[in-house]
Amino acid sequence: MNGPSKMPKIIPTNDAKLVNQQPAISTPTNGNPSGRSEAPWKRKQLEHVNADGSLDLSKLSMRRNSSYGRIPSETQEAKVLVIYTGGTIGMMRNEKHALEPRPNEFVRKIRKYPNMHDDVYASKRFGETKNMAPLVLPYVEGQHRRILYQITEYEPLLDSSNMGVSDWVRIATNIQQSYEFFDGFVILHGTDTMAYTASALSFMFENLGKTVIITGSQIPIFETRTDGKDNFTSALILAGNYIIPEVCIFFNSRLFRGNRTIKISCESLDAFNSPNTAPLAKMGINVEIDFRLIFRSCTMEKFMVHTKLAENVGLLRLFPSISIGTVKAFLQPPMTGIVLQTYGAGNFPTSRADLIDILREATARGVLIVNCTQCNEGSVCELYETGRLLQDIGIIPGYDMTPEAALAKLAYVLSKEGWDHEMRMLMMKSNLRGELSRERNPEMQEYDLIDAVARTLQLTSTKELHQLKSTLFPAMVNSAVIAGDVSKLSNLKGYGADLSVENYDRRTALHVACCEGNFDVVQYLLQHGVAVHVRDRYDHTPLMDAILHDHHQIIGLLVKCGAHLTGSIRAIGESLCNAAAKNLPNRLESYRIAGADLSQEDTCGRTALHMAAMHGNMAALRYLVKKEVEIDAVDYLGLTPLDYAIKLNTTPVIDFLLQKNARRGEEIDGDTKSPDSFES
Ligand code: ASN
Repeated sequence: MNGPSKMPKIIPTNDAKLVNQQPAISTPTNGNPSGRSEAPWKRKQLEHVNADGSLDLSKLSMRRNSSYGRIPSETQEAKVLVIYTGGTIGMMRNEKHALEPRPNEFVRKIRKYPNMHDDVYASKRFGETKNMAPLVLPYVEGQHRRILYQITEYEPLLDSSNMGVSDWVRIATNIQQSYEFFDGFVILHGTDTMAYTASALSFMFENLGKTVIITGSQIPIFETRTDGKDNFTSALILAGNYIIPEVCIFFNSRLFRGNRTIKISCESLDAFNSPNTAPLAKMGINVEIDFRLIFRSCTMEKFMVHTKLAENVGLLRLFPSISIGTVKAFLQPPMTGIVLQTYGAGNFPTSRADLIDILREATARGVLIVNCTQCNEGSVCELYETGRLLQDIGIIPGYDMTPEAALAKLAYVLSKEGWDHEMRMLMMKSNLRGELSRERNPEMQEYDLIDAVARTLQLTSTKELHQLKSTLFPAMVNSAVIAGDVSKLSNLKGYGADLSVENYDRRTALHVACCEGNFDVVQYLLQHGVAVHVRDRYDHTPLMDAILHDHHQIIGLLVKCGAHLTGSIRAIGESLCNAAAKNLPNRLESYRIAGADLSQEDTCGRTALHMAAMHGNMAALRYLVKKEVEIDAVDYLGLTPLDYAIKLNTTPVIDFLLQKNARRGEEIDGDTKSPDSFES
């Protein structure tokens, strides 16, 4: 894998080429996550702030995805990062009435649009800093979260015809750097090459767990008649409220899987379609999401970005009487991968022995050639001898992949260093990101169980059966989770149950499993694509449920799969203080495994160690000292944990902390005994 493996040291605002007209959502004022000024007597240096005042993400640990702004919000909010790359959506007319992108205008203008930005909410939320704060989407009836969005404008703004691999890498890298700070991502992009970008990003993003939506428009957003406003607003609503862990394209009321999409019109507002897969969602009066269609990564890995793509790949479209010279020239080295666009269901002129010989030579040299149809709809299959022949000479069937997806997939597969030729052939035939369908949809297999109930209730129509399934399956899945019965879960899946479904409290089977604490069940659900980032009605992620039930092994597993703590860092500080006040070292350990900084302060600047000292809780105190928290942390009253212990006269705590301080003094003088020795 070629993606950067380390946490980046900078956030997008520090990208020299980015033009930001707003502070990063995750960048609180003065580097102080609470957004207020630092207590003057506070001795501690903010270790996550660089000398130049920028944030060092590698040191933030739990100080991620923090809330920001003057006051914590009472409303549930979602944070969406918008990357504005260019395209018609943001263009304006010049004196000659021609459309052109205008740098640094987009955010300024959007801020003045009452249906794109709620100034009243922004004033309450951010006070006098509101003009520098993120934009706020006005309240949307029926949606549970308020969308706060930050627009990052690229420089230069591009017509999408001018975009290429380096632009995809830039977008992918920016999303990777911001991944834990935002709930979802929207990319504003020109329509001309949108399907190529969507296809490429879908492969570059490995183990994607959050929603990424690319959108644009046929008419600029600032014109009176525009499709841009609806496309942009809908993309924000979907990205902030729903976990659809795919790279999607939103256009003209429909959300498509990006790598299934083609541009079908340069005039109509209905510019995109995905002929071989139904839309993932439709925005009518209501938002209708087809959760069963969503492609879910079933790996147990964290989100990664693969930034290296093979460049010597191309599209070769057959036409009657194509010359041997053209094909020969096209297949010459350094070409390593070709999408061959054939007729109908993958047919090639069998009468052209000259061409067949050249193709055979190329596959023998190791060039990957994928057979895709020139038709927009349908799949390459072995129906005709003219198609079967290509497989015989080592050409890979591309099934129903779009040419854009096949090309992007070739660029991805050919750049995977750990894969040999056989593996690459296999991967090209496999469904990696929902880009192709090979088998019959398993959904329509036997429904014995449902059938039996349906017969008893005399339900016959497809709609009735659908309703029955959506009522029965979630209850059955939950009872299997509570019973810790993985084989029952697997049977239910076989019967067509959707393991990712959310209940009325927006809780999933994974939330329940994380409370119950059965490791195998949690692992099974994760392996079958249930999202780690879903937040329920009470803003709890599955990770938070596992923490509150102290299932350490499960917390570790969730973190391995990319789960992270969310919400305000002061709230985490408060939870740690609570755990210490209740003398719960186990809970403190849960937070630590989840990525919390055990020295995190609460709203009064107190740490868990202050609370443990204040309450005389030796178990929590020992645990915290063993984990090397800041022993001399000073709260907003200027007091250390030892000061509290002295004021409250908690003798064992005083003895322990004094002994610890004395030992530290000895260590400084050359004694290097481990802190564990305090345990005895
Ligand atoms: N030429 C424009 C682009 O692709 C078309 C559009 O955005 N509608 O950037």
